[in-house]
Amino acid sequence: MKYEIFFKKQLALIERELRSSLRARQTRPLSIHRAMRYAAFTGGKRFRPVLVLMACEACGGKPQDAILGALAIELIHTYSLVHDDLPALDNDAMRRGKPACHKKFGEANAILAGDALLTLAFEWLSGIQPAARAVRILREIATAAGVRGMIGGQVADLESSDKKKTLAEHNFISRFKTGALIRVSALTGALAAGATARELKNMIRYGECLGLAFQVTDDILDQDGYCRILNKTQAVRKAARLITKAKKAVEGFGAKARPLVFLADFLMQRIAHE
Ligand code: GRG
Repeated sequence: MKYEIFFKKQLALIERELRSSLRARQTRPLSIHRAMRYAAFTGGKRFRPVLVLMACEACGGKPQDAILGALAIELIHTYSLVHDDLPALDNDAMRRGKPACHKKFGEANAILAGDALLTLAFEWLSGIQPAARAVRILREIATAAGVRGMIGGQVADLESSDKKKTLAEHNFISRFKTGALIRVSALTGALAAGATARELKNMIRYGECLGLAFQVTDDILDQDGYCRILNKTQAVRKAARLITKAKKAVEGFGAKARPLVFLADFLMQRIAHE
């Protein structure tokens, strides 16, 4: 079954909540809200917020328990792509087949829209109840998005962009740059459901394996990153191994983890015809 069909209900909820939350921001100055909405609604897969909701469900929670965390992580992901496309970083004119945010709204507005998306994410997270849960989730997400997570990985990637990286270096960069936000998506869902220590441990393991698998499969699709040092068969094997480990980590959740198994298999399906 296709991803969009399997997660139809969750994707509809994410779209509806994100649209209504960002619509409420139609205050002045209109230009920055327009740039933020443009970046947020240009056809992303919503992989991370779907993962938050599914991790929450696997731990016995309801979508409403995890929706703020899911939306906040999608805002952070969106900001990272807006900034990543800027001339000072990847200098990409297009994102998801459409003009990148800075091409449509100018560089200054794209920088500010990214900043606004990032800070808005934390404003939303502060609304999680009970407050102690909000503080824990805020801390985990701030760490994953920051210098000990996505930003740290991005810097390590930039600093080694001119040299041929070893497999260990690729793993380090991917764990931080891409993996940290995926790992914390699984963790946020579990925390939002009030998971036990054992459930949290298994969900973290799932998120770590899924996060690395995400980067390996992305590189297979783009013929980049891992594919510069691994041949196609080696890269596919690495992805398959990680996906098997991810699925094993959530075995104990039983039928409630079926969507998490589907998410892991979805990554493998993406490269099936490569
Ligand atoms: C703070 C100046 C400044 C820049 C931040 C941190 C950063 C720039 C960039 C790193 C983010 C990045 C590009 C990570 C790569 C992760 C990746 C494979 C993203 C694509 O994710 P998908 O496929 O995207 O989920 P969609 O389009 O589906 O949302």
